[in-house]
Amino acid sequence: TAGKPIECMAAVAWEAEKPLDVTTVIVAPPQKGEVRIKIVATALCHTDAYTLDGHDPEGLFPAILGHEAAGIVESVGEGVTSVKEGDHVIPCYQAFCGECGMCKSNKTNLCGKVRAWTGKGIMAADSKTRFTHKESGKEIFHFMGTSTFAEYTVVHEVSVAKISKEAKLDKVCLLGCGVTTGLGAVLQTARVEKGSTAAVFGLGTIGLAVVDALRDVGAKRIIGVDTDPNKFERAKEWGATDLVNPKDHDKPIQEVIVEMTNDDGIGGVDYSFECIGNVEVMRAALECCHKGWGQSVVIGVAASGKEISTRPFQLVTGRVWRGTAFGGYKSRIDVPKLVDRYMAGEFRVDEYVTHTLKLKEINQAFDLLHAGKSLRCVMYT
Ligand code: NAD
Ligand code: AHE
Ligand code: ZN
Ligand code: ZN
Repeated sequence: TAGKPIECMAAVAWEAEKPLDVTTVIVAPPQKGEVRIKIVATALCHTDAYTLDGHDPEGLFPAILGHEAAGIVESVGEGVTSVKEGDHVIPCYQAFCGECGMCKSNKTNLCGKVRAWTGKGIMAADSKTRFTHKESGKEIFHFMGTSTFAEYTVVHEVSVAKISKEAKLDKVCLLGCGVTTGLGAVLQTARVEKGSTAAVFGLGTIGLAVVDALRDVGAKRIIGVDTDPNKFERAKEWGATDLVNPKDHDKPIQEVIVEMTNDDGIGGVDYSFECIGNVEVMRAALECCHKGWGQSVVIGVAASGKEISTRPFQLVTGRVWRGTAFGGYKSRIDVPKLVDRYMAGEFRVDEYVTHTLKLKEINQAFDLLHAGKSLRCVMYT
């Protein structure tokens, strides 16, 4: 199949707020610096639903969504040296070229090489897409540089992490986004110290992965917050020491948390993590932090047009507000290491897979996520 177009099945998002269309697309051969991947397993992350719901300012239609997957290299384009046919890989929405100013800096994991093109749903070599709808001949945009809701996809070489062939692709696909992001927020972005106190807002996959890492570093208090009490049992199992439902309180949740942590007469947690994408909750997450040093990490992705606010006095008095993308990990370097660490049993991955489906049943996965019934639904091609 190398060098030739491939006809295969993909789930196309024709427009916002409409179910995906499982249909036949033509996937062009990889061009210079590109890799064509046979997707083996792909999961649904809340960000895919957010984009399909029309909340992403960069959202383009028609597009093939999906960014949490694992697969096998089918063929490579000219000049590609880091992977070859048959390699097991995880497509990464955060690229790592190793050469740009950002890749060379140890202060960020963002890469500047292809981001402008991925934001426009096209490939850098010729500013075109590699997907065409068979029936209508319409061109279909890429999404996040990954487009994993398809049997085959084309991505930039700088977005491909080569991983161990021993790893189960239907599990390590979760390291393509959710689990990696939650772990990295704690271990890489905030660098939480042993004995810290923390609050985690939103106990879906991202929030639970945050809890997992907090427990691992020896946080002494892990306060899980969710409006859905069905999320509490797992969070406890993962290591949350306290569980709070904002609906059970008639005062702002930040006040509740400050009171819960008031051993020193000041109150507030050392670290907080927003894993929802709600700007009101982001404010609460900042304001439940300890005066003088508390840090709040924004992980959730908020809808287009939303803005965060707080009294600047919150920052003047020492609280720090920051965010993280992909948990601060440099994708092509760190993802293979995370896969190895997962296989060594260092953190949970399998436990987030609450449902499995076939890719062609993908609309059911969106329903499960919206109903709060699933953590991760893994779909097989
Ligand atoms: P999810 O839907 O599985 O989990 C969200 C949780 O938040 C649910 O348990 C829900 O009940 C809870 N929740 C909703 N509203 C709430 C509220 N007002 N107060 C308390 N809890 C509330 O989603 P997920 O896949 O875990 O993703 C979480 C967020 O992280 C999304 O915004 C997603 O887009 C974002 N995300 C960001 C990155 C990144 O790199 N920054 C990576 C992955 C996901
Ligand atoms: N495109 C949106 C924002 C979406 C967003 O923030 N995405 C996160 C990853 S979410 C994964 O589930 C991210 O990494 N952002 C950094 C980047 O380079 O995209 C917008 O607001 O335009
Ligand atoms: Zn994601
Ligand atoms: Zn780079």
